[in-house]
Amino acid sequence: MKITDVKVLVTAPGRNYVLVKIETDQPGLYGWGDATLNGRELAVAAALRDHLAPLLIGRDPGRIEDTWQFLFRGTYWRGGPVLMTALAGIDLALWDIKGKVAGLPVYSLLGGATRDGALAYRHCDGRDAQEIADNIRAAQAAGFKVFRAQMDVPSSRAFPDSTWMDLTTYSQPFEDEPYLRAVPAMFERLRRELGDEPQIIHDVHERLTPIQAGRLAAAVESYHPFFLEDPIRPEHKESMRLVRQSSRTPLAMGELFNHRWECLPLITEQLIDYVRVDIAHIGGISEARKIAAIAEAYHVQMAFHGPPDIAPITHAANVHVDMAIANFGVQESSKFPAEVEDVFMGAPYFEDGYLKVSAAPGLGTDVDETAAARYPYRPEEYLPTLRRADGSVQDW
Ligand code: KDG
Ligand code: MG
Repeated sequence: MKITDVKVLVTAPGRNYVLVKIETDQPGLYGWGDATLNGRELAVAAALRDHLAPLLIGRDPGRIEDTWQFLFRGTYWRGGPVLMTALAGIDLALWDIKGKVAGLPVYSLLGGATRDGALAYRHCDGRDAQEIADNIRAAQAAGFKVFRAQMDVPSSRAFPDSTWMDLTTYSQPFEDEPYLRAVPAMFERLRRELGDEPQIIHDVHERLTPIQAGRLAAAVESYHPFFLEDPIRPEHKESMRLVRQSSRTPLAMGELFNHRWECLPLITEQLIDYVRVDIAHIGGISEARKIAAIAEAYHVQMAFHGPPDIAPITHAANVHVDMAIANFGVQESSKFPAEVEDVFMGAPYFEDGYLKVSAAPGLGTDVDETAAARYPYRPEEYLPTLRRADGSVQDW
């Protein structure tokens, strides 16, 4: 069997997505992958179209690991979010094809289901603790058991005004001290309102220094968060030792990592409890299962990134891996813009607290290309930049 074409499709049903379709010489046999990198979509699309797609024509789509090694190790320049997202798009499409050839869902190819569904968490963000509590109650009524709580605090906006923004004119404020006071107060209020049962996550988004992160982890410990996510910036992993020593609050990190070596010190020193890598940004399922295997040896669990800025194809890949691995922790779930359903079919579905995928062959997802063409790329979709009160740039 041979790869005959690699198509790259950029579509914006509600927000921008980069999709990869790998076609084969077998009639009707193709695979879909997701290669979306929020705010840098066209860089990935160009890497795929101009550099990687030509290398794939004529190759055997069944040789996934060899293709991965060829593209990662064989081409000298390696790693980084653009290339690892492009590689993920290819890897997902190849796993999709392999499943279709075998007539099996990808979780079956990965060793078979170890659970009935992936425990899911829902974003219950609000402008203040009261709104978050209301959102958590609504999510509980819908069946969720784990919740993420983010809120606006004085001088620190949690939410942009809209998904679409002009970065040349738009930035959000962030001040660390008001934020550090507000988060423990938010947890205190949520526990008072909701009791001990709801499992609550808070995402710091890498905005704190190590000592500030340690202070926050200690301040929220008595409210037993499910985990504190990405408390520090991603570059200097050793800083996590300081955060770890400060408390027994469970810690999660990794959505900005691009491969297993970035996770390694955090796992082997047991500095985190959950690995948050994004399957769309680490080269796909092939890398995810290796990271999960390393983490399993150190009693660290997987909590794959699942925001709405990666396509439902990656969300499906998340759940296929979650279903198969032994050290699954929790799965972030997202509400997608309504238009997404015009374009994507077969996304994971939610049932009583758990995300599930069907037993359809491959990843079980498909794309309506005619519908996708109705949603052209939106150049104005960018993440906001954060700035301090003195006008200086703050880590996102
Ligand atoms: O593109 C950035 C988002 O994916 C990120 O802000 C979402 O941190 C995030 C999360 O945990 O979902
Ligand atoms: Mg996050």
